Amino acid sequence: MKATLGSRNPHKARELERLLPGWTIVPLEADDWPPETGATYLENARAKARFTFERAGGPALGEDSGIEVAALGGRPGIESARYAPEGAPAIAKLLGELSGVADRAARYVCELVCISADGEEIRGRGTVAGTIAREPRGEGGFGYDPVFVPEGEERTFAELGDAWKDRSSHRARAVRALLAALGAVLVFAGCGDRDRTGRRVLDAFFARTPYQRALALRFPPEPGSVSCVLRRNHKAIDATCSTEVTLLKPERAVVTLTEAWDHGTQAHTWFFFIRRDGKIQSVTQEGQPAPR
Ligand code: ITT
Repeated sequence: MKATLGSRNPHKARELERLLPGWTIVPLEADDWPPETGATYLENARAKARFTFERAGGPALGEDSGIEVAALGGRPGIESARYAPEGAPAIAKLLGELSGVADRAARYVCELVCISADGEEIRGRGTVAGTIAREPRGEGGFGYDPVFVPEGEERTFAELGDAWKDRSSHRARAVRALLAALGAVLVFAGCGDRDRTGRRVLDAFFARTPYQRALALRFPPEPGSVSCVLRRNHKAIDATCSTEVTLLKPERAVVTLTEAWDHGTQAHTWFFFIRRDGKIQSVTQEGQPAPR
């Protein structure tokens, strides 16, 4: 899985590659980046993703982030990269502004936008709360990390290092939100493959065993609903049979089959948890006993 990242910041590329195992993150090479004029992180992240999509096609990623300091009214915020040259000068300016200020509350914010191969936009946002230390500490991370102490910790991001950031940073949280929004399709089969992946899961599901092939005669072989007739106690009942597929995690999908009758007041639903290799991991159901 390859995605082009619309960023000139090599630290972001490295963090995102670790946060998205199995992906190759290729930073876009360009010398005519549009200026960052958005009023929000989302607008800026979207502009970077769209610029990248136009140049490289999808999947394209755009990321915008910043640090918001409560005592400074949320500054530098989306201006974090332009507040002062990154690293020691930006930190010195921040500590100078906060000199003698007791309220050290701050948070990092990250907004991620992915544009799929077919132009669909998927987003994820992550924040992490903390405080600004009185002096810089630690060697890891980048930017404001030597002075940012996340809530519940005493060490700075730069002291806590990559492993901590990979679990709990604003970027890690934004990636998790993005993947949740995608139903993990990006990991499962590549950004933009939502429909094709669902289709593939269903094709494999309905082809698998004689029982599943029989289900295919009753339930739609793709997401949707059809009229069907159920037999209950030797009586024919008009019903609706519907199929849904949800992609959960890299390794799991759920096929949901529902029979509804009596104007939808009665229903049986089966949830088939499918592993990536197509095997059914478990079946749970509402209503009647699970199918054998
Ligand atoms: P691109 O716009 O090319 O992606 P950039 O570094 O200019 O690169 P932003 O406009 O999103 O990116 O600015 C984000 C700034 O916020 C970044 O330069 C850092 O100063 C700060 N920042 C964001 N995430 C950070 C992190 O995880 N650790 C330290 N500083 C961070």
